[in-house]
Amino acid sequence: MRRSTILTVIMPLVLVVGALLVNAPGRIGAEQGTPATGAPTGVTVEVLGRGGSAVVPDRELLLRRRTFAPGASTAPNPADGPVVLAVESGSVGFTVVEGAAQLTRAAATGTPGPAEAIVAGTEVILAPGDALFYDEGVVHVVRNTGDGVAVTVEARLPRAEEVPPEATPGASPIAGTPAAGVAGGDTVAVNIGDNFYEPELVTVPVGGRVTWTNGGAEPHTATARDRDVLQSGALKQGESFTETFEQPGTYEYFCELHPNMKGTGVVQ
Ligand SMILES: [Cu+2]
Repeated sequence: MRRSTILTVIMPLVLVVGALLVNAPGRIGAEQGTPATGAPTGVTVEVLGRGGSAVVPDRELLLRRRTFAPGASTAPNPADGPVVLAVESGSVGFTVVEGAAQLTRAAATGTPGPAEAIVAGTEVILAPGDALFYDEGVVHVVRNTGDGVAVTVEARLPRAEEVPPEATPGASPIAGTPAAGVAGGDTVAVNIGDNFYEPELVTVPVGGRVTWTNGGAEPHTATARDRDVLQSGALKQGESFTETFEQPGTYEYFCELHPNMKGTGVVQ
């Protein structure tokens, strides 16, 4: 009995200390109401499909599924493009920290009902079939509010790459290029989110550059197995790192802080 008493005292302490660490300075700290169990590590991302469009050549259309373990939550982070998020299963809490979002509740007919505006500061609970639209820059938190796994499917339109100012005007970054992330110039941008790289695969010519920018709330690295090839060191939110690749090859890299984060660079 004594051991279980100790556990009931210690476990909440562990959770509180964890929450304090997770909400260290530098974060957007408007989400104090959410439980402390929100480690982003419980969120897995699966890219279902992607493609570039000549209509919006600086954007990449991305369809992805996110699976939230029980208790999992994202850190507050700004959307890197417009997003439609639909709940596939489970119970999902969505909080706008900064900005606004539109909610459509599931409709039996398959046609969503009228959109309701969601304003910052209130968590809405979403059920399967419910969907949200929120625009680039909207700071938000997504978390699993149920007992089981929660799954969302999201169509997103993030920036495919930062086209460098010296890029040749008129060069089409999309037409005829086989892989996502091929830039009009020789620099390709990779956005680092909390526990993923976007795009996961980039291709540059020999002598090309890749710039990683941490758009997540957590610190991340971009690190090749051979650290002489690529080692960004820990990038805080908003920080960037650029590497030039002179040798052709395929370089797999990962995050030293979250080894499940993996990306690939092809130099050809
Ligand atoms: Cu990381």
